[in-house]
Amino acid sequence: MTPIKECLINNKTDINPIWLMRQAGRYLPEFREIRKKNPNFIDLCLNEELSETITLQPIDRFDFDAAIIFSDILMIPYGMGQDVEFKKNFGPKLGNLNINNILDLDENDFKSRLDPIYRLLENLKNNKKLKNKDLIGFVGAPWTLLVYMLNKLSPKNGLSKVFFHDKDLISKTLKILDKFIKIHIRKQIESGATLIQIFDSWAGLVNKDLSKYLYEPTTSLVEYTKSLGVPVICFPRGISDYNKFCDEVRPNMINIDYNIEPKDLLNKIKIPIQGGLDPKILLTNRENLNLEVNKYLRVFKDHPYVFNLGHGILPETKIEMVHELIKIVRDFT
Ligand code: 1CP
Repeated sequence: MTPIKECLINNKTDINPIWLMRQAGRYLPEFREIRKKNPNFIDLCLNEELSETITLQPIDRFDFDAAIIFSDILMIPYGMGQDVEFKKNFGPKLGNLNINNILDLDENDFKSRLDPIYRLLENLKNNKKLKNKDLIGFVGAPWTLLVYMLNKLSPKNGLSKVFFHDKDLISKTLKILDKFIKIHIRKQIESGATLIQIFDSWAGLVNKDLSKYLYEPTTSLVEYTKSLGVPVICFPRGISDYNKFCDEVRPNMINIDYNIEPKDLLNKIKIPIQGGLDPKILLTNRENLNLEVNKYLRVFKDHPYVFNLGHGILPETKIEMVHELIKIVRDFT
């Protein structure tokens, strides 16, 4: 059994597997090299040879306990026929959402648009480098995808005023997202994903009707993934009550963000926990890193805990600091 599954399924507390969100990405010089030659990000995600190389880059360098496929949560809106573009130094930019086209969309068209992702998983699943490691597939949660699809830009600077007005469009979009996200989960599992992570990066923007926007749509995906025999990790970034989220949604593991004081969760959350460390700590120094990493390892000493960050690793992170982080985690007793 893989180290992560030992935590997740056997509730082992004496090991701390480690992988990092966005480990296949911009802090790696070898990724930047490939990226420079491939200015179209969507095309890069649809290039299964290069995506395989990028997925394995952090494994070659750091021997993490899991590989997460190189892809993006916005491949789902792309598969549903919405234009998606990544502008340099700007972020994602989506085209207009035509809900009627999406309601008419044939399942097979969606699957064939995303087929390179499934081939990527097929190619990786028997790779010797991933022996005794998990191969993580992922999706964006319905809420976070809804935000990008309706807002059309990153909600970094807030949501456009009209966002909450069209309740009918919101309900229709959430419903159709449930269908296509499930297809994407099933296809990833059939192609070799051994774990699924649901990224709800903008969960913290919801301050009312949490059941409608977060709990219910995510529970539907969690139950579906479990029914396929694969464990599921949720990352509802920025929510104020992780305990309630776990009670409602019941994932196999919860990834916490860095605004949560880890000791406040002990004795409350009964399921395995992942993550938490502020990625900015990796930009400081070794001494501080040691201090902060040990805080998490000590608090979760007797709790099944997978080491990870409280959000994606930052592009300016130095490689030496990642090596140091791994050493601290692996040497901890
Ligand atoms: O070179 C570049 O400019 C591309 C940067 C990049 C990369 C490396 C983007 C654009 N996406 C990715 C890969 C990616 N995205 C992965 C696979 C690699 C890995 O994790 O190792 C994953 C899991 C994601 C997930 C993702 N994409 C999320 C959820 C996690 C999170 O960080 O909150 C989100 C919100 C996105 C959207 C997205 N894609 C890319 C950017 C710059 C963004 C965020 C835009 C924003 O701020 O709103």
